[in-house]
Amino acid sequence: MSKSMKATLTDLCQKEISTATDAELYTALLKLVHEKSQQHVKPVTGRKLYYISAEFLIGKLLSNNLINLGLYDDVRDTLAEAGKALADIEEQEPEPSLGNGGLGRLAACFLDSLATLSLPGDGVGLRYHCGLFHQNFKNNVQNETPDFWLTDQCAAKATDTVFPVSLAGKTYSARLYKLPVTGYEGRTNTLNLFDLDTVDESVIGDGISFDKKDIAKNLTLFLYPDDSDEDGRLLRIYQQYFMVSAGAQLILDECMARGCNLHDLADYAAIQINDTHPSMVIPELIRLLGLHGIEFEEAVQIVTDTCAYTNHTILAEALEKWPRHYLDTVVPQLMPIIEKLDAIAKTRTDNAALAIIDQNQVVHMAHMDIHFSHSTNGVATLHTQILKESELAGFYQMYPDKFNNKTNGITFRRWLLKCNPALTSEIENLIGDGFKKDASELKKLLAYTDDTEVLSKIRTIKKDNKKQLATWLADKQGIRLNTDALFSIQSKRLHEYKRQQLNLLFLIHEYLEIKAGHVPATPLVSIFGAKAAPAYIIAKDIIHGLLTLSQVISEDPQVSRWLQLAFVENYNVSAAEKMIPACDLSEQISLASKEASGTGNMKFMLNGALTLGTMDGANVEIAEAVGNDNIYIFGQSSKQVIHHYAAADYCARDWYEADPNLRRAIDFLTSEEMLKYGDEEHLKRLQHELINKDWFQTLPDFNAYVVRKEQAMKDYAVNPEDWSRRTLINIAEAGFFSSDRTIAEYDQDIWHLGK
Ligand code: KOT
Repeated sequence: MSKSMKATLTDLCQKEISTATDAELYTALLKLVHEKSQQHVKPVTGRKLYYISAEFLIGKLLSNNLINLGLYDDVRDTLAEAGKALADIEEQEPEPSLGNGGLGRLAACFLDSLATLSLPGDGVGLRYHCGLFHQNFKNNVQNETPDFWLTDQCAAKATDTVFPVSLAGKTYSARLYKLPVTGYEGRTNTLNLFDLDTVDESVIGDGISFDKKDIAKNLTLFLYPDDSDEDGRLLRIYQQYFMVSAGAQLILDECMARGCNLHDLADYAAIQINDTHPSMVIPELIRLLGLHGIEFEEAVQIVTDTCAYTNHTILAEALEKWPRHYLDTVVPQLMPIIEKLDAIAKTRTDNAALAIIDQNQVVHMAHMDIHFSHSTNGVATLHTQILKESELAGFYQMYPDKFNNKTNGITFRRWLLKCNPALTSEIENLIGDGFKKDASELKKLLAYTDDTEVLSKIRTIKKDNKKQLATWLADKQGIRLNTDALFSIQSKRLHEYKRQQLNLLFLIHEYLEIKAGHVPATPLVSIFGAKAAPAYIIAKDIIHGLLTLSQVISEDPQVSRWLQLAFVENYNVSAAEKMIPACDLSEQISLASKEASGTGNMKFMLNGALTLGTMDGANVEIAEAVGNDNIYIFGQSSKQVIHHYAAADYCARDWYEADPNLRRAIDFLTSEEMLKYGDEEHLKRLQHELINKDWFQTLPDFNAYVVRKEQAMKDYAVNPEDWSRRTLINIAEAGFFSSDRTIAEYDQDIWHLGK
């Protein structure tokens, strides 16, 4: 242990470490991180990436920064010597939840990998005053409260840089805040976040409501406010344009400062458009280049060469299209440009389905991206294939060379080194530490699949992680978990296509089987973490169903010996870091074709869970990597699903009526037992939805799901050593899913960044 760390921290606190408070130590560590990270700032030569995204779900940063700067062990040990715990100091840090889920977390992983690979790549986004709402449960119902996360100590520091942005004819000032992003033994890049000085948190009323019309006060108050009414949708356009206009001005300024004459912008900048939320950057850049004297046609070419677009979903309701009068109101300066782009697109094709402005005067943001950027990518092999063959087939025929796949990845620094230190050090003992920079080295673990000592160690680590999760949940929510049970976890946003309701039906089935005297092969602890969008009624009904069932079970000792259902309140990045290392069975049960990739699936795999999943998104690639013996696959294929959608021949009621087990589970939703703790309106609506609509075809996959899950439970109970062996194979094959690999591919195929 270095003396100098002790001296450094003492200096920074201006007192003995042992007498400093956790708050003082937190401040000291922030300073330390800031100073060290500045030493890794490097000048940019050649092309620099700007990753524009409405979301960066960065999570807490302190420990990750310490890991990436190589200070973690020293700091932890120095603190411990003075009787302080780094974990307690971490509690001082507010959690930045500046994203909804996968798309935002991916952006955060990408920033980590860019910096780790020493590539020049900055993020551009918004400094929301409140991140994703805080979730709490009352009467088995989700409630939302604002998540004020900004403090004076926030690492995103205000700068003097301000850009004018015109919204609905009025000019606002976008102030730049800079958050350093340091890679693992890499460089320091920047996350640039824009905000308006006049935003006023006191306008927030009951819960998370506020006056959506007062733009000066509310523009950046919330991450994606509720878009269920017109004002909400308009506010989203205000936010998006504010972000891209300020971002585009920043990009041009930085490039000019490096000597770019704007005709050669594409040699200085690569812009990645993270789904369609930042799509207005295309017409905005054309507009700004025009102000700099560049002719329209040339500006279009420059922007096309600079920009690339990533698609993250095929769900129709998530594909942004705006009635043109919205854009006429908020960004009148862009409409003439969008019209011209639309006219160019119409000269290239007479397929009306590919228009930017359709016959109903609706503006299709993704269409603008595809016509006027040089690359369109999906986020997993299957997703890209579906884009090419169905969703965007017309575009693919028109621009085959623009389409490419970039299978998502996750940063191993956060999702292994940080969240699972015990497993990390065991891996290091076995294969050295090369895997931290080159994840493909994890394959060296395959040499140990028959080493019973190693397998037993892996089992002990998992058991310890389960105990830690149990302790945390006991403190937080007063739940006692049986750590001898198999831990199955489904944690992700609550959405019908992700099918938490399928898991719910399984748990009801299991409950009823136990009541009937058929106990399972192993006790099961089923854990959920999920937030439902505040206006998404059925999603909230599913949460209600799960929470109610959880109470039914916990009040029944006969059942709860065998089955427990725990719902983690306010699931976020920090909760994920505790849950994922403790998981035995990873639930990835979306309706095939609907989950573009998934990234939770990769995190669980890396931490030694086996996947129970459909052939959807990146599950397909996980199955390919580990082989069928080391994963539990079930359910309809994406081809079958796409076929049923096209034929519109799916009838939920037929399935309900044909299968007594399924009917029994669905009927139970409104049973006396459930109504004892649950709300009739919620439960009836959920039941009705399942029998009469079931948009995401839960019912046809029910039996296959029950069979596969019961098989997994049996395997876990009967042969723990073989389970650990398969666990190790999953870890060993997880290297492909490092975001370092993903970023290297983006760089090689799309960005061609300088150093
Ligand atoms: C949300 C609104 C509009 C368009 C896209 C989205 C979106 C997609 N939000 N999150 N996603 C997820 O992105 C992840 C990262 O690529 C994927 O792994 C996941 O499957 C998407 O659902």
